[in-house]
Amino acid sequence: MANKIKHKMGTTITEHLLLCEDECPTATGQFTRLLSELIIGAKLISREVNKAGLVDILGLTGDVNVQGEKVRKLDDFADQVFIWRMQRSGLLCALSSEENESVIEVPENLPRGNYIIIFDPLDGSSNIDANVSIGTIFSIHHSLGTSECGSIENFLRRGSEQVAAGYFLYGSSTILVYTAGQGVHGFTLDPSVGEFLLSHPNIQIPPQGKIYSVNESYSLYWNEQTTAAINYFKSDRNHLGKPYTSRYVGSLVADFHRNLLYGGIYMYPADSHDPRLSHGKLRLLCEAAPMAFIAEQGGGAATNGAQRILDIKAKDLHERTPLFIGSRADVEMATAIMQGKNS
Ligand code: AHM
Ligand code: MG
Repeated sequence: MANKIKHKMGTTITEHLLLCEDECPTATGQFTRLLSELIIGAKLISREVNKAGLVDILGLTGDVNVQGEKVRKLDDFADQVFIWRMQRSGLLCALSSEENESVIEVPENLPRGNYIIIFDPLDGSSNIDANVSIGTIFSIHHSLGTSECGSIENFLRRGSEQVAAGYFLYGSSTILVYTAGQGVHGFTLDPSVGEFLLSHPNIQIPPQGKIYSVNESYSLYWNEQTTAAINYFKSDRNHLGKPYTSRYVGSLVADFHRNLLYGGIYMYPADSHDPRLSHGKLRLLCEAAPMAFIAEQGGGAATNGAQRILDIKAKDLHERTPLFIGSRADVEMATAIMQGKNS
């Protein structure tokens, strides 16, 4: 399907979605509307992010979220914007946010739809106050049924069941990258017209990269296999015959986006020291699974060091997972080393 659609640079996101609908007989227009709602939310967040420093939106709210992390004002703003828009869209059955402990229901008096969405409203938010790139990640599924709307089972799904996934990157420009299973497409917000324009059609991650991204300061707490996998990229035994370049922003969206375009591997392994990180830090449903869907659609791969991320069935709304994601050959090599099959 990806090859049938003609992607013209500069096409607006709305034109692109309508074109995709024409090519896909089962498309009902509901997905186009859902993405349009997400885009309005992202534009509002982008506007606030760009004002940060000028208005009182930096810093902490004084609250602590379900993950035990301090909530920043922009985190809170982004969460509220998406919840408000999504609940009123008439397209969702229920939703879930990284910032909220339980499933968020659509109030009885509002219309419901057939989708569920899981999102991280502002990923990498510890970077906000220093003007470093941050992002919003979303994962969309069909609801299991209307009676299942608010049930936890509706959300404890395999990544392979996703209908669509994507992210907004609030960086030097604001970018939307999404997949609905027909390739990966990137759009850049043109602030002069207020539209996302197609800038990166059919993104394909290079099969093998030159960049590795990991928070190396935790190396003391990695197990032997993790150390061996990461040492491979730092050695001259790899395809380059010299060490990969290290790049780590500390914002998953920014690190992933760079590697998607340039090739490479992002790793957030398990930590044997901190019990909270014994399964890694990143959340399976709102971070790893959507990024894995994008990576695979772009020709890349994603594993937890043993298993394909998209095959993992979540057991908990806020379940964490180790993540190895990026260029296919790099992820396969890291996974093989983690499994003791290569070193
Ligand atoms: P967040 O969703 O609370 O912002 O946490 C996730 C972020 C990722 O964006 C990033 O890759 C990672 O945490 C960085 O963690 P660390 O500072 O441990 O390297
Ligand atoms: Mg996050």
